[in-house]
Amino acid sequence: MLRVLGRANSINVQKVMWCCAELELEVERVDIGGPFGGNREPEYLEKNPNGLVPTLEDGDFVLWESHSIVRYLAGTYGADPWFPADGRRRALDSQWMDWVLSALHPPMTAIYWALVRTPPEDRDAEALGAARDKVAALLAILDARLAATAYVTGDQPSMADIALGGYPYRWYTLPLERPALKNLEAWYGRLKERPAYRDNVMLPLT
Ligand SMILES: N[C@@H](CCC(=O)N[C@@H](CS)C(=O)NCC(=O)O)C(=O)O
Repeated sequence: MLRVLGRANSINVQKVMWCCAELELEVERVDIGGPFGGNREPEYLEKNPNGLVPTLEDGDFVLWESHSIVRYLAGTYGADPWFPADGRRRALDSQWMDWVLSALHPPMTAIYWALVRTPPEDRDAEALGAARDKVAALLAILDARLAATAYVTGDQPSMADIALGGYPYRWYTLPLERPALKNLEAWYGRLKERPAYRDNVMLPLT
């Protein structure tokens, strides 16, 4: 059976758990990181020297980096279109997955920390505003892409949607001023119809 090491409220753990649910894989999740600790213990660092979550165990195979794990699960246990058979669509999936890590995740995390984990009196309003503007500009890029297809790279969901889908939940749930992005909102609406998304991603923001 697969084991995912990492707390359920981590967006990166959620990607992996949502992927397992969509692929109907049997998986055990272990609370590690955040208030649960354990991620700086030698036993954990041997598996994931970054001391971060998630880490996947598939028998004696160990893998970290959430998007690598999603690619591995979709490629090993999934079928087209979760792991697109077409090489070009698969490359586009990879492009958007990399874009999340390099562009979208850092300012979204800054917003999350400011609004969820920082008391109001300690918030840096200027930094929060800058991160909000950055995320709005990035989501406009995604919105333009979603004008062409129902999901990120096609008309059926794929691994790119799994890497990206947790961000609109945070964007539309946190108290923020948001520009209207109708394709993004429609896509988020489609994700919310998926039980695997609701069960693994739409969790309390803590
Ligand atoms: N790029 C890594 C980032 C992993 C990461 O930053 N994980 C955070 C949670 S989202 C973490 O482990 N924080 C420390 C903790 O939970 O104690 C991935 O996608 O897996």
